[in-house]
Amino acid sequence: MNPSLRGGSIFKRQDAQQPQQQGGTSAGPGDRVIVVQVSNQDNALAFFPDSVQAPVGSFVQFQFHPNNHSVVESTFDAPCQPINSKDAFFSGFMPTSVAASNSILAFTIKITDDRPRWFYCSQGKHCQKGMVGAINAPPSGDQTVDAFKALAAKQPENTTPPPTAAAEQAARGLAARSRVALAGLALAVGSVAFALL
Ligand SMILES: [Cu+2]
Repeated sequence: MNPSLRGGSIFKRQDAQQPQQQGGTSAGPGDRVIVVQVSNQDNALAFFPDSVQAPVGSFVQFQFHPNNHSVVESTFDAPCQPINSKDAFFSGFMPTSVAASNSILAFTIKITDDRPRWFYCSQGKHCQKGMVGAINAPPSGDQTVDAFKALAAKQPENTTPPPTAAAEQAARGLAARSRVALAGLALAVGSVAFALL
């Protein structure tokens, strides 16, 4: 029997489809985009969900709700301080007063390896109040997202990186700010993501 005719082959072929821009840094049709909401309609100081698993080659897109939050990469050990790394992601502050009916500010990063990435909001004391999260965190052990959150609550300071950090990172193609439609997200990402605001 031809192996390609066995059950599941159709899905495997779809999974194997390559993005239109191979090796590029823009999300396109067929790319996997994992959405993290930054706060919510109730102004909760949290990310939803606060822990995601994002495979290599996928994108994580942060969508910003009012009033003014940021996403800053940190280490596990220092939850409310920016990580010292050229590959670090930092959205800059994303002020938005009203949740637009059909579009939302977004910050999208490309996942290029499967190491855990830790992040927080650098506004006020949001980090200490639980506005932290993780990408590819271990589900158990010492370094879970819950352990990270508990450590964040004890931090004396919450630090915002210099604005230049976001620009440098965008210039390197690792991340970008955009405005995306809430409905039909996949199409919107393909057409407008990585257009700098
Ligand atoms: Cu915040």
